[in-house]
Amino acid sequence: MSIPIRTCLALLTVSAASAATPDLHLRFDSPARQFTDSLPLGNGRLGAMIFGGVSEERIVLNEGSLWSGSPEDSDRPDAAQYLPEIRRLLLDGKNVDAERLFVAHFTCLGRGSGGGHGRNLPYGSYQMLANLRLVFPGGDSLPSGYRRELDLATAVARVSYDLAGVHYTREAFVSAPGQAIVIRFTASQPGHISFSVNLDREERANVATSGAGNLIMTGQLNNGTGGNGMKFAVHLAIRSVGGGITAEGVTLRVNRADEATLLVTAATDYLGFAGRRTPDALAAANADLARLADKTYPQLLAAHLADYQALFNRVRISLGAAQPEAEIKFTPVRLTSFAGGAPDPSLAALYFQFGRYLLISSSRPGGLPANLQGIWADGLDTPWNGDWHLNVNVQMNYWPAELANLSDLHQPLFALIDSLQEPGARTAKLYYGAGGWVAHVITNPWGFTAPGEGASWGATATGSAWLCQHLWDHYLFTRDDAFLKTAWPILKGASRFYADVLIEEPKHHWLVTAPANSPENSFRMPGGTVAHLCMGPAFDMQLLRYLFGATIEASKILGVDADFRKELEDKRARLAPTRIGSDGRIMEWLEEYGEPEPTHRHLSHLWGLYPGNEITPQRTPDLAAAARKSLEARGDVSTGWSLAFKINLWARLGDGNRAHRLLSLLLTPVGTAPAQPGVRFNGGSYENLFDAHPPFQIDGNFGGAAAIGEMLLQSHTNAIQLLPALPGAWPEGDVAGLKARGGYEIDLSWKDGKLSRATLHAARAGAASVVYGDKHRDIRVQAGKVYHLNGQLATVN
Ligand code: FUC
Repeated sequence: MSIPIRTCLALLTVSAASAATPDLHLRFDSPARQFTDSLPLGNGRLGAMIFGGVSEERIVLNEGSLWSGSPEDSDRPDAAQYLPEIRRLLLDGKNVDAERLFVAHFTCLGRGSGGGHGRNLPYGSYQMLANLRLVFPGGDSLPSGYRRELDLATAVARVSYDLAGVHYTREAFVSAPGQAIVIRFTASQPGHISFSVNLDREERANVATSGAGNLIMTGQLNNGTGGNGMKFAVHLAIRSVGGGITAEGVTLRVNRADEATLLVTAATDYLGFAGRRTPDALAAANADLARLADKTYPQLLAAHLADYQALFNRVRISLGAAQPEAEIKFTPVRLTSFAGGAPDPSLAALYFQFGRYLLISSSRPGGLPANLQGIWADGLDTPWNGDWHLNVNVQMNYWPAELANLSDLHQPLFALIDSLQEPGARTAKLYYGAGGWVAHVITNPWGFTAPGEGASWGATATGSAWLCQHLWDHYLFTRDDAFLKTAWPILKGASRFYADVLIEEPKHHWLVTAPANSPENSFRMPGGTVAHLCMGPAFDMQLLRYLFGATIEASKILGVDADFRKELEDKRARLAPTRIGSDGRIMEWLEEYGEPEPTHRHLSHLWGLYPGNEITPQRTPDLAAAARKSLEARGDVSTGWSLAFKINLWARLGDGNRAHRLLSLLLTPVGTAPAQPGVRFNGGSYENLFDAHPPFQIDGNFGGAAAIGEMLLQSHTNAIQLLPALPGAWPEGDVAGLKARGGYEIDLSWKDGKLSRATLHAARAGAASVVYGDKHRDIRVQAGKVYHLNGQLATVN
């Protein structure tokens, strides 16, 4: 087969990019057996999962806005009437009675998320788009030299093998500039590309052929009220060189071609806060395809690489000498041996970059934020509806965004936050009689802001406070005053709500939230009954200290709302403080309740250590010591995202070795870590490095990537801390392009566990305070200048 010259040039660009960086491949020697072994590709909106089957291939297609359900009135009109009584019962220590009243009158109207099964309810569910199925001839023969890999340097998945003397290659990527899934089939001899292709979906879809070599799927999901909801369309086109294409019903057949390329476009008619603004899904999918009409495969690939690498190449990382290619093992083998204690620092580097890859692939400006599964779902009943959980999960998805130099990909989350103001203002009024806006624990593309359907988890009303941390943090990292101006009404509205709802508790006269939960955790009342509903959990109080602090600062910077600032300053000073209990741990609740599940997965009361900043070993050593005790008591083993949370917490405590030990638990093949008594979930990773709650939940991937960054660089105090939690397992390394608050870009190299060089790229003029171990250096920096420091923090050239 002759490869067009432009293809050769494009491939050369690909290998040049990979040669400069340490190994960035997920590698397999067999096809995927299940979704969670397959290779995820995406452009923030369209997703594809490559299984790599030889005789039969199923590629799972996704579209990030494809949700069933529809806008719903989920606010109880009379809820506020019950608030005083719920509060009175809590103030009287009658939490169980308060909880009963909450269940009867203060949960959402309707069935909410349906216990995580909301597909046919108005809440809805994110779901897969379609299966793209391929059948190849010669099905029974066994191939040799089978390889399946995902190259993070190029965001291209490749499957290759030899069969009957012919070498076959499939290459796939999802292009953001082209808004299409592109899959190319080549063989070492002409006339050897033959396969059949069709599209299917378990329900609510029709497939038809269109012209020569095109398939169109259209459908409409359930709106949850007995009607039709969101419409969607998929358009698949085959381009082949040589041979022919025939159609049999809705199956297309490529016969004896020299090469073939599939182009898949897709759209929904979602008109919500950030989706594609089109009333006609099919017209949008057709238009996307039409735009590619005169593009060759090399042009499509080159545009994809230029777009992807502009984001991906911002950070380089190496956590040890690069291994020679021949010695790099297949990813599942690496997972097993790393979990077994074998050193593999480049697996951590790969995992960090995989997290960045996943964010680039699942979150692009103009689209919806990465959901519980990013954009990758197989089937229709996606776990927990594949929604946005606001009591840790969606925030964790964005933990690496700033630090890992993908600040612009934070935008979809900001669009979600923006969209919650209007429904959230209604919820604030109808439940609490309060101003401002609020979001509780779960939300969907339909603007759900009411409490959840259960009191044990759905009463948490600080989802919106935690979301707002992302606005403020984005500002701290970028110092973008124009952004702060647009964020101001959102911060103000969120603070307005909490300032309105705080009540005084009788013992210490602190201001507290009520009703509340320490997310999803339970406690034992003095009589022994188990309850969930409480007042002023440490989580809420830490969040509100942070939110009020950010709003106060923002109002000063913008020179606005001095009266409101004063109100927040007064109320902030009266919030219940973070306290240490009689056993030396951080108190999770206002009282020292008994704990039915001491190893609970949520680490809510340690929010102030990470991602907050009120607990630090330097400024609050007693609280930091208490946080360490709390972490010890929670134990190590937990769900995937909980492991990722703990790694960040240990990194903030400066304990790199403990953080690394937990990283090896996160990178343990799911289900193989020894179970621990009393621990309900045993998380880890799937073969494709997807995080296992279990089931697959992408937050742990993002949380884990953020944690690796936090081990190398922290900036949550006023200082830039270099290598604050470097584990012994990474004695040498290099990282370039991490971001620190204040607008800095930082490069670091170290040897024998010691910093050898640090470079600060200052985006703006100011004072940088740099800390390494017990060394400290203040530098006046100028905008656009670069500063090189040695391990003593002295300036070098
Ligand atoms: C939170 C967690 C669960 C799960 C769910 C999606 O509610 O407590 O473990 O991750 O989100």
